[in-house]
Amino acid sequence: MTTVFVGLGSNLNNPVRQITQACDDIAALAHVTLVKISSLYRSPPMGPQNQPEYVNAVVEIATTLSPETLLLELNAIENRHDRARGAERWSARTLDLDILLYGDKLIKTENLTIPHLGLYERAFVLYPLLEIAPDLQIPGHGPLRELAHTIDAGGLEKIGTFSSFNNNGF
Ligand code: ROI
Repeated sequence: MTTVFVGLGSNLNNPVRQITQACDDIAALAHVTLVKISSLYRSPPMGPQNQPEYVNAVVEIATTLSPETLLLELNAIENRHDRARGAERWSARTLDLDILLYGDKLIKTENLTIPHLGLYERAFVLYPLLEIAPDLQIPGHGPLRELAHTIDAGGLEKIGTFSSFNNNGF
């Protein structure tokens, strides 16, 4: 079993529902156990500003799937959420699922960069992760907590816990 953190983001078609449903979808994957879910956060769009605000969260899972297989499973969930691909870079999306960390592995292939680069620059990734894993060490980098000092929380706002939005009780 490997501990993996996955970032979730949505700014279309009822983002809160997209995120809570995606948590259920991840929990339902074979060979995956959902361990923790951060609060849901509202965050201003990074990149083009002519798009709605995002809802973001981070989950911790334990899995025996390889990084590549997990990525395929997460892409399949994105597709089931009507994720349009090939659209303009950094445009609005119904659901984005990113593998942030995969155990203590450093991976750089065509499809995967782990640790995810967003960890070093994106408040909507860093702070939800910090909420569920405050003592985390980022492989090849150092304590997550120290990164938090370098990244402004700018506009990120906790809007509620997963269970406050979801009545089927994780
Ligand atoms: N901005 C925010 N706030 N949250 C996201 O998940 C997000 N995802 C993206 C881009 C367009 C970079 N901006 C985002 O892919």
